[in-house]
Amino acid sequence: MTTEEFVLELQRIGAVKFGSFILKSGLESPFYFDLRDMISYPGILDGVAQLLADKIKDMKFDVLTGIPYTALPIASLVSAKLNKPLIYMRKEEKAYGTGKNVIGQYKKGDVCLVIDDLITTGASKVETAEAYEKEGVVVKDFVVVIDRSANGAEELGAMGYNLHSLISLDEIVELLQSKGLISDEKVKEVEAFTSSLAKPVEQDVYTNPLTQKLLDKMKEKQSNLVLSLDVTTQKEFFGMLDKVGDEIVMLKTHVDIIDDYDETFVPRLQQYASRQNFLIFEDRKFADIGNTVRHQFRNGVYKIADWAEYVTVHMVAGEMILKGLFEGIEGHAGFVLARMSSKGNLLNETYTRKCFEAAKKNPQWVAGFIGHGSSVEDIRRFKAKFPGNQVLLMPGVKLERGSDAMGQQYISVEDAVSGGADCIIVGRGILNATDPQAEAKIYRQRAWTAYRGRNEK
Ligand code: 5BU
Repeated sequence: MTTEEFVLELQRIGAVKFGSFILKSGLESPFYFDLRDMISYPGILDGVAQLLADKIKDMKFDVLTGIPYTALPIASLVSAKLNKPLIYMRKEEKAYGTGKNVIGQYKKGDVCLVIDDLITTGASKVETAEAYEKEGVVVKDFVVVIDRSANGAEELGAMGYNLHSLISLDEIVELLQSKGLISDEKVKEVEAFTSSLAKPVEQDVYTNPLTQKLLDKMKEKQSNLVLSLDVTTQKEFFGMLDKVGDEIVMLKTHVDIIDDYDETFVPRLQQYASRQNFLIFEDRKFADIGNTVRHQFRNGVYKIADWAEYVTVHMVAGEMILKGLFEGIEGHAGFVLARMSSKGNLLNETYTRKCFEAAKKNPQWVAGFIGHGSSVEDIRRFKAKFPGNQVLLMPGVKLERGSDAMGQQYISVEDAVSGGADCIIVGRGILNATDPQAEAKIYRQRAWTAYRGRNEK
């Protein structure tokens, strides 16, 4: 089967339709592609598998996969034709137990070629690649049957992946038009539709005032170091601030671990903050229903809202937590916990994406995200998905990569910042040093150098 014959077959079986269709996004599209039913036409399925096999036979890879469901049966035929092993990923990520996410035999470091039916934007492809990379499988190339994207190749290219396609939307339209199978008018509609999609999306210029405040303070103080002051007495707390307060842009507290907390604590903290010129971030990780977190934030012993402009927000309870926390009070914003640094944490990619969606809908209440990553590349891809101008704060950072005995995982200052962390959050790396002041200076200098280096590029 030639590519042309394949396209004509697709039209014949209704897998490629021209008309008027409402897409999931709500947009009205003049065409619609759905290759799912191809499995009911073994001749067509085999034909496309052969076309794909011809396309990829000289590429270098160890295993191949198809993204479930549509592309998996196609990939399995390609696998047989090229005698290359097939693997696939469960559609629902297993976030528990020891169950395998990837089915099939592979070795760590194997290069996997990924087949999919369509590409509209690169986003879901990148997610797939990341999921494989988490399992030790390397992804470099995607091969799709139809490229209906505006700039999918560029989008994937920017993330370090190559896109190959059997056929593009333009080629389909051209072929069907030349055969008199679609009207010239329809062709114009398709062109208008695709060029409207290709228009650069209006950049979201909104920057949360609390994000801006932090960025301004970083610039003013020439520091992107956040100290996590996890000590349990006021003496240690303020003693440490005497040593390192001048080096930091923001202080992160866990107020509920101070044994001798009393009414003198907050005024004293505020004096330090104004004298040493740092912002205050209480790392109380709110996670309850809106009504409860509202009280936890504003009432009780600590009355956090009175003195902390920034707090951490878990998105488990849904986006209304933001309303519960921040509605009706000015000058506060949250850092949404999109990824954690602890080993075995249950935040998976779907969860992270939901955090971004919630922030996109409530930009006035989200200053940034807390996140972590296994490598520079991993962090870069994570940050690329931020829905706006939010900052990335990264805990689990030390001068060198490592871990502690209770599941904390550390990456290095340079990896964190060059990957995309705007601020690093450091606790014991500084607190346990023999000379915390000298150590804080080293962290500050290394993080700030990496930050400036990144922004100059
Ligand atoms: P460390 O001493 O540098 O390991 O302290 C890290 C701090 O950051 C500590 O206060 C944690 O509560 C906090 N943290 C973290 O380590 N990892 C995370 O994913 C989140 C917060 Br969220």
